[in-house]
Amino acid sequence: MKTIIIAIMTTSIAFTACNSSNNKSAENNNAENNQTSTTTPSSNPTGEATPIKGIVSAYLNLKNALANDNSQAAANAANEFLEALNKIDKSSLTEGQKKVYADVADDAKEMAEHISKSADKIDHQREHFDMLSSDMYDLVKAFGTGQTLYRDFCPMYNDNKGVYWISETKEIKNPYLGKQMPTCGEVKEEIKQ
Ligand SMILES: [Cu+2]
Repeated sequence: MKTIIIAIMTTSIAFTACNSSNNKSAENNNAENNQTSTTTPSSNPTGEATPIKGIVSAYLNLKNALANDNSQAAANAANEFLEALNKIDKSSLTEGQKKVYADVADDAKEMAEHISKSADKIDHQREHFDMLSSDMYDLVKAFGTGQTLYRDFCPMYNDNKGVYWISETKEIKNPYLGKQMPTCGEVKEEIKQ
């Protein structure tokens, strides 16, 4: 009788263990799917001050203004962004950087101009911020960041098409949904300086 009870107990323990290991592997799979990748822009291995430092800082001010639903501050930061963009010394750039700059600078300028002129229309600013964020991503990948940055993703914005942005904090502060849903989103990539 004892043997039977022990056998039953062993079986149920085996079952429990099996279930929990199944759960674990499902969790592991999820964790792998959501894994954050880490990259170091190859063009700036020394970590010297990046020529786009001012642009990055203006972009982050803009991002934080939108996260705070502050349309006027976003417009001001967009002007700051335009000034920083104009100040770039193109002669100091490598051939590769020149190419990326030529590809995205005009578009980034156009987006920042729209944002700077839309101080009373935060929805419109956020539409342009979507495209500006994609330009920013190309720029930090080619120029280095001068600091660790994060590429974040919000799956809900734009009729659930989703949208990216660049942040200086690991903590999510959503610039597209603002105070309505401040923590919606996740870190998709860590970009080392
Ligand atoms: Cu516009």
